[in-house]
Amino acid sequence: MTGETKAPLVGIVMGSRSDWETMQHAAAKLDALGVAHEVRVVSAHRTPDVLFDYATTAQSRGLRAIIAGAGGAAHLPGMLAAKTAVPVLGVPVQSKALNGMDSLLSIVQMPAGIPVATFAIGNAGAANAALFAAAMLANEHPSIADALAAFRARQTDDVASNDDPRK
Ligand code: RP5
Repeated sequence: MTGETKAPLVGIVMGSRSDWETMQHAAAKLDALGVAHEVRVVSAHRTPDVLFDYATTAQSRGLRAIIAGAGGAAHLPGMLAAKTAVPVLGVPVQSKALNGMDSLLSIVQMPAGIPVATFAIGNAGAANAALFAAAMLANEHPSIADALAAFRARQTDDVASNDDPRK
């Protein structure tokens, strides 16, 4: 089952199709946990009207978290957060010029008043944003809570059963 088959609880958005290489790691985690989600390209500077529409309809469409990935002058997460009360989880995409430091600082340094929860640069950030969104949803969705607990138990077992790095 993929997350697209039920009404989405999480929106994954990104500034460009080129961000998918990173953001696919968020989608994969949500798929694995059975969290219904949608995926869209929404650019703050190339399609600003689409961004406003996405943000202003997010809550009424049932979205409970938005994972937003962008690179460079990465204003997508902050602009979304400015236009919706749905929590925004920002993923700094690793840029070519500055290795994602530009993305990270653009997303994390929000002035007080409009928060964006900011994750690590790149694939780890995308995966952790999805895990965080699942944790936010877990209180109200027992099946997500169970999937998250099972994922963490498997992860622990994997480390414990492969604890000799020479093998
Ligand atoms: C940002 O510019 C996107 O989030 C992307 O990370 C970056 C480069 O976009 P492309 O030139 O690859 O479309 O808006």
